[in-house]
Amino acid sequence: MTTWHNHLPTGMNARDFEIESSETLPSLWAKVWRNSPQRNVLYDEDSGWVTGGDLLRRSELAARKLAAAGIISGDRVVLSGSSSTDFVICHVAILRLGCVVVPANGAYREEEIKHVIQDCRPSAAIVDNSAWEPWIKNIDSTIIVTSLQIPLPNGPTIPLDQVNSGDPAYIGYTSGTTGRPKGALLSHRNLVSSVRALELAWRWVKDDTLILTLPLFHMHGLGVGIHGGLTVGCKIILQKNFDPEKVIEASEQFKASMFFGVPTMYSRLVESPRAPELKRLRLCVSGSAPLSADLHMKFEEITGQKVIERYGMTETVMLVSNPYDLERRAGSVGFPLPGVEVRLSEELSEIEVSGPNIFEGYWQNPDANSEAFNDGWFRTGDIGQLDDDGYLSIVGRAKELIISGGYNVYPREVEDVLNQHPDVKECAVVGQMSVEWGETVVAYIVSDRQFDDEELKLFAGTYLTDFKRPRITYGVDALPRNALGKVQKHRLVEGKVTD
Ligand code: MCA
Ligand code: AMP
Repeated sequence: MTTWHNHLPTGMNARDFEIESSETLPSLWAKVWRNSPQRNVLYDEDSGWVTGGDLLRRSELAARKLAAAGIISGDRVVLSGSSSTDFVICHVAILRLGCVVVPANGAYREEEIKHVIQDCRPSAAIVDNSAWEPWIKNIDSTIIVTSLQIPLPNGPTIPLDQVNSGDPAYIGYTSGTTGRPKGALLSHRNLVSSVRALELAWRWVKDDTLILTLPLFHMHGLGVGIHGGLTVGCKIILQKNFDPEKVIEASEQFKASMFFGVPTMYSRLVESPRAPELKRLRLCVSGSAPLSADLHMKFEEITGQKVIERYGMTETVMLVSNPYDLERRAGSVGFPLPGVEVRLSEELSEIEVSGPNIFEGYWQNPDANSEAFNDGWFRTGDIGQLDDDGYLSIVGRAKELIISGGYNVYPREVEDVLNQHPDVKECAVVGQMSVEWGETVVAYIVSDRQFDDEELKLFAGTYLTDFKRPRITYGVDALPRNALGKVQKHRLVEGKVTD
């Protein structure tokens, strides 16, 4: 499906724009900052503005500290913290040193972070959660610092920005169909090509100001918001937590032009009496979960903004987007982005994709890699439908996945935890429709006694990050199974076993 020319500005020829580049993220950024060292780039409430010159200098100092501690090019470095300019400086430093950044959710419980560490074997972990220190400490020889200021001794000058575009840059943990997340490894080439496509498709320029309240430990906040913003050289306003009023205030205070969010954020924004003020933005983008056509239209009625819905994955960065100039169709994710090719598999209509943005493979996981590709095309696990105009809609999932508020929850991971409860005989975890969250995690339990919602939520919370905990527990006599004994989750609806 080659409809990506629909993203081009009128009069522009596809040959006029390079999606593929031999550049790396830090080399592109360093160029931008050297050209305009005085220009404000990043803002957070605690630290104020950071300029291009500050970013160059402070990322170099941080990289030198890491190098002096023995970290070398190619090493993995885990990075976790709330959104701040310090977080971004650490991220830039890791990449400038040629290391691979492994972002991690700061709310991970012991088993979750231990799994990441044991799987990717990082040389260092820079985290702002000191509770993690004892959990990480005894694994290999990982150096752990519990402050984004990197409290390590200064180091001598070292060469920076030496990596090549094919070198690894990022490992994002995702897709735990087997119960445990896998590390998706992306190169600079993958990350740069996606950012280039977005720059073109969304007319993203240095005069833009982006309000970014998404967490920076996922592809949406980091790979789209931060990488895109730093590459085009626009201003980025970071906010630690999503608060509709603060977003609206920032749109006024900073004369902002762009906002990126997940559907839950849009559903909260429309509830604000000040939502009409968002009309001053140039562009609102939604992704990570389906944006209902209702919400799309309600947001437009209130704010005048026609949201661009787009579709992406950790493994692929961004794949498909509604067009900037043509119709932004509610309920559809649009056309393949420049450089991306999309096809639907014959049997299932599973969306399969190829392009320079597609990841290099799962970290040290040959079995997962052979399953993930079909003849060189990456299998997304999402079911698609194309309309006559070439717009793609996501109509289902071939993979077991719940998306709650833009966070992915793998039922198997939650079931493995619930099965550890002595009174749970059997369980099935599914997503239940929710206006606010898209889907809510709920558990169906077979037990000799009754559970209230709080009990299993609390139990699961000992092992799992907050958003993975089941919000509702339903007791059932038995789980519905097919002749082969496989649980038929589609028959578990609103607390009942249906026919
Ligand atoms: C918070 N809670 C959640 C979620 N977030 N529960 C279920 N699902 C969630 N997503 C819990 C809290 O722990 C708390 O639990 C309760 O819900 C209420 O919290 P609240 O303060 O209302 O939530 P919040 O802190 O305001 O967070 C809502 C949020 C957040 C801002 C929508 O979930 C968020 O930032 N989501 C974005 C995730 C994201 O960036 N995904 C991108 C993945 P309790 O009441 O028990 O204390 S990358 C990706 O998907 C690909 C690449 C792509 O296409 O983008
Ligand atoms: P992740 O593994 O966190 O990268 O999540 C990727 C998954 O999020 C995709 O495979 C889709 O199932 C889902 N996703 C992302 N964007 C959208 C969207 N706009 N509409 C529906 N699902 C989406």
